[in-house]
Amino acid sequence: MIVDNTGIEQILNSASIDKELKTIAEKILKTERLSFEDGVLLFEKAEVGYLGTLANYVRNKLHGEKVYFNRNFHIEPTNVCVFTCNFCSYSRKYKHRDEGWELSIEEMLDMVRKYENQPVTEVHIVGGVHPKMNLEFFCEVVSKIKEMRPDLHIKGFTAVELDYMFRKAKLTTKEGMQKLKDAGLQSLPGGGAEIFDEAIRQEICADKIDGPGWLDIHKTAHQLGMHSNATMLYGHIESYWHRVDHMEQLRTLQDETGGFNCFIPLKFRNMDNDMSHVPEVTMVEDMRLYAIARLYMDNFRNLKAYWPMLGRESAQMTLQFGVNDLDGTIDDTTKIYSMAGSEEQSPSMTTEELCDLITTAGKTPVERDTVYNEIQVFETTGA
Ligand code: V47
Ligand code: SF4
Repeated sequence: MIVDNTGIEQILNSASIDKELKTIAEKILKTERLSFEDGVLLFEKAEVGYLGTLANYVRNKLHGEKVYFNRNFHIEPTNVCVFTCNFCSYSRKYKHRDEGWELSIEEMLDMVRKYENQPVTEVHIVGGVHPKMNLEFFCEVVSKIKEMRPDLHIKGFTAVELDYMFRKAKLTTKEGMQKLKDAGLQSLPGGGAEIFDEAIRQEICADKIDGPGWLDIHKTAHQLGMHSNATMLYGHIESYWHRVDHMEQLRTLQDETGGFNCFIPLKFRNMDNDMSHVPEVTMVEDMRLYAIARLYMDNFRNLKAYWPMLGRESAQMTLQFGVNDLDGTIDDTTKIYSMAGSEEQSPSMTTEELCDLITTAGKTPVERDTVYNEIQVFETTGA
């Protein structure tokens, strides 16, 4: 595919653009990998217009004008959690479990039944880490969902949940993962990654799995032939260096296994949590971050914006900054972001609304399955 590179040529010919930024633009034009220092430099110096031009170029080279979405629904088994992440507005301690929820297997199956005649292709299972919901319980959940809807792809459990389940069951990661895979689990969502740097983790989520542990769980899943996603919680107390370090560790594992489907930057929201004093970053900073992720993560084909957390308008804007995938479609009543202050208090959009959002940004909506096979290309009605 021939992709218009006039924007990059203008950058290279501009008298007002910094020499180092021009060198990075040249690397992008030649499809050369950016170094760690390039990543930090982009965060420190690059303005939003420059980043949008480069990120759009890379995005268009990979995907043309296509923007993917997936018809999925969430099951959140519980918000009771043994951990104490300071940014979390959603969890409740076990002793206060009467303020939260704990779904039985039957209640979860009822949720699946609700989608019986709907063309959903994926169920995303994610929640708090409940001390009484163990590996055996979740193997039963997964196998019963699979029995009821063999066509549904089951994406479930963050590395945080898995680490706890496997340790309690006294199994190695490989043994525990194999059990869930045998029950019907097909891929892992990307949650729990936050920022890998240990000093930052000590400040924001000291008691859960550390960075190497998170990476090891995903590596094991990849080695067993499963795919997974990767996230980064940004815009709190981390520095630019920490962001690049996080992306570098993911890029290295992706070189090794190729098992990540997509990268999902998650914007820190500050309502009703122990980090409410930390201001949220601006929309310009959001766009800069998405663009830098697109440029730095050269072995991740897909960059996803999760609109229930970013807000619809910002999510739409990310499509000009490297994003090729929007998540959160049908009847998505997930609570993790609405409880943390996202403007999307009821984060649900119909497929038609989502397609409109994509077409009004001048892009083409494409329904995909979990592993990015195309299901249906929707007519573009105009920009
Ligand atoms: O790990 C928690 C984040 C994640 C807040 O893989 C917060 O397809 C912002 O990972 N502000 C869980 N973020 C959700 C998640 C996810 C979502 C959508 C799709 C996929 C996927 C994965 O939510 C947590 C944490 O990083 N989170 N609290 C907050 N206050
Ligand atoms: Fe528990 Fe996840 Fe909330 Fe941390 S972010 S307290 S692990 S539910």
